[in-house]
Amino acid sequence: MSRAGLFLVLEGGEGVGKTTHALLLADWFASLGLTVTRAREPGGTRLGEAIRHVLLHHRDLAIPPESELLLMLAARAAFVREVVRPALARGEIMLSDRFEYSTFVYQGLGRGLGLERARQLNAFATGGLRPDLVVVLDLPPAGAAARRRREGRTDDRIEGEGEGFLTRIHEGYRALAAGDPHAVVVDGQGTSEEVQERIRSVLRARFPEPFGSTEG
Ligand code: T5A
Repeated sequence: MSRAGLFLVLEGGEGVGKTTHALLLADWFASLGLTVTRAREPGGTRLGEAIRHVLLHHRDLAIPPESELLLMLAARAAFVREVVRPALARGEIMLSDRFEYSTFVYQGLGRGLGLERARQLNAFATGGLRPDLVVVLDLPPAGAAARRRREGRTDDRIEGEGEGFLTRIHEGYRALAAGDPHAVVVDGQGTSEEVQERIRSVLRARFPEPFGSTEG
């Protein structure tokens, strides 16, 4: 690897397959002899998991949009300091299920707090650390909801926001990624194998070292 560590993030709306593909990618990296640290946001630290519980599972709690944004960032500050920077300093692949794009899209655009404000506050929380690549899995909200329903999953506090909100999220991701050279949109439709191969092709093309000459 040309730099110490590689910071990769999987993003996208509810149920688009981020967790599924994080697991498949982690297996692939391990099979290539690469060390990977995998985590999800909000979470990844004790503080982050506690904040996650408050944010997603206390449906009885009134959480104003501003509080929601600041709680996401409080979790992120600990995540960057305790997990991301150390993994990168060890030269590992840091693979995160969600990161700053989630805040830009859900709080900045979805909750209407503004993209610029979300970016500025996020930069304070991260100390300016950005991913090397954000892979946005693109799947219309109806398709993702159908997948989740098939598994009998119930909505958490944010997932229960309704169709209009989820559509804003979907469109927000596409718009944000379109103007960002460090982001790529990958079609999330098709089988897990098909989608995983699309992601691996992107990684091989973007990072010839360490993925370029690999197959499978
Ligand atoms: N949030 C988070 C913010 O608002 N701001 C922030 O700053 C941050 C960091 C986190 C919530 O917090 C919000 C966003 C979220 O609302 P979460 O549970 O971590 O919540 O995120 P979710 O997106 O809700 O996670 P899910 O587990 O629901 O979705 P995934 O990980 O995208 O999808 P996955 O892999 O679990 O797949 C969903 C189902 O589809 C199947 C899987 O087996 C699974 O059943 N599946 C497929 N089925 C058919 N074909 C395929 N290709 C499939 N791929 C997966």
